[in-house]
This record gives sequence, C-alpha cells and structure tokens, in this order.
Amino acid sequence: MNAVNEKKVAALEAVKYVKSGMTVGLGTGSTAFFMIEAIGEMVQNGMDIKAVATSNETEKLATKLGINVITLAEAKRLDVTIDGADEVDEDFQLIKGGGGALLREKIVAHNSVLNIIIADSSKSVAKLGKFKLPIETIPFATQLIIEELRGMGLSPVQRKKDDADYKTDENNDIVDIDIWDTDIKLTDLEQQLKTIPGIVETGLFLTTTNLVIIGNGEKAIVKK
Ligand code: ABF
Repeated sequence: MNAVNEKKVAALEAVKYVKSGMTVGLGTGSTAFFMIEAIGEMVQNGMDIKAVATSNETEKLATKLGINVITLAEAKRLDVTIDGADEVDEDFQLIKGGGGALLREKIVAHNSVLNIIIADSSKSVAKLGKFKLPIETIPFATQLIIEELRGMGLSPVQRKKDDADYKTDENNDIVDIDIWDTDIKLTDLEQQLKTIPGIVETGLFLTTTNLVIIGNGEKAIVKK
C-alpha cells in the first residue's frame, strides 16, 4: 500500500470525529488535504460546521470546497483539530513544520479540545529527529540565532525556496536543525530553544496530541 493511500485511509478515519455543529481546525500538508476534501464532501451533504485554517494554503482549499472558514478569534475554542505530522513517536510526541505551518498549527492545537494527528506509516518512528526540526524565527534575529544554534551543535540551515529565503504565512523565517545526536531531553530542548529571543516557535509538539491515526496498508490504526 503506498503512502498516498495510507494518508487517505487515516484522513477518512479521522473525519468520523467531526459532527454537525462543531468548529474544526484544519491542518496543513498532503495528508490534511485528504481530510479537508472529505470534510468538504460532508459539508456538501449538509453537515453544518465552522472551520479554522492553519495556513493560507489550507484556507484557500477549504473555501474552494465550500467550507465555512472563520478566524481563530471568531472560533475562540475548537472542538477538534485534525493535522498531519512529519514524525510521531510512541508517546505522541511530534515533529511538525515540514510544510512551514508550525506556528499557526501549534496555536490552533493549543486552542482545541481534541487534537487528532493523521499520518501514513512512514511517519511513525521510535525516536524523533531523523526529520530535521523546523524552528520559526523573526528575520531581524535569524542570522544570530543560526550562529547560536551552531554553537549548540545543532547544525542549523535556513530554509530556502527557489533560491530565496523561505517565508512563513507570518512572513518569518524557518531554520531547520539536526537534533538526532543530541541527548538533551526533548522538553529541555524545547525550553532551551524558546529562551532564545527571536525564536517564535519550534516544530516540537510534545503534549498537544490526544489521538494518532496511522494509515497502515488498507487499515487505519487508531492510537488513543
Ligand atoms: C503539517 O503537515 C506540517 O506540520 C507537517 O510538516 C506536515 C506533514 O505533511 P504531509 O502530511 O504532507 O506529510 O502539519
């Protein structure tokens, strides 16, 4: 079973948790794409939901599919958020941000009652870090932050897109770091990074997730 089908399988299982009248957080990325498509169909069939998008790309897709997209301020609290991940471990700790949406994704997750992560089987890992950890930084500080991260032995690389600096929806930079060889506890690493002025957010989602749905072949494995 290829990854695309596994993404679909996970997405279709996750949307079972969406009920009429709910306010739903819509994630970003290719797995979230299938979830948003499925919710679009549910709306076409009369389901009444409001949605908050975690990126401009997701907002565009959801609006095109006829989903009622509102702002986070209008939503206040979300009933359920469904999102992808780059890596998920057995303790539901995630690396996110490969798609550059980590800041809004973490804000939406923080304001959601139930957070569901959907992924194909390749994202399920024993240890986080094979995927480089994205860090969102304020452009004013990015170069000095890179120096400081280099001094911590984290091999920072500023993300590029078409030879220019990649910019997030908030017009910030992304710096990808290598945490594979660090033996720092992830919670301590998150704390250390967040004390560096100019680092807005990290792609470590250590405590936000309630449910993980992994597409494995034809099956959706639901982990609570
Ligand atoms: C988004 O989904 C990002 O945080 C994460 O990097 C990405 C995973 O993308 P995909 O589903 O395309 O593998 O939430």
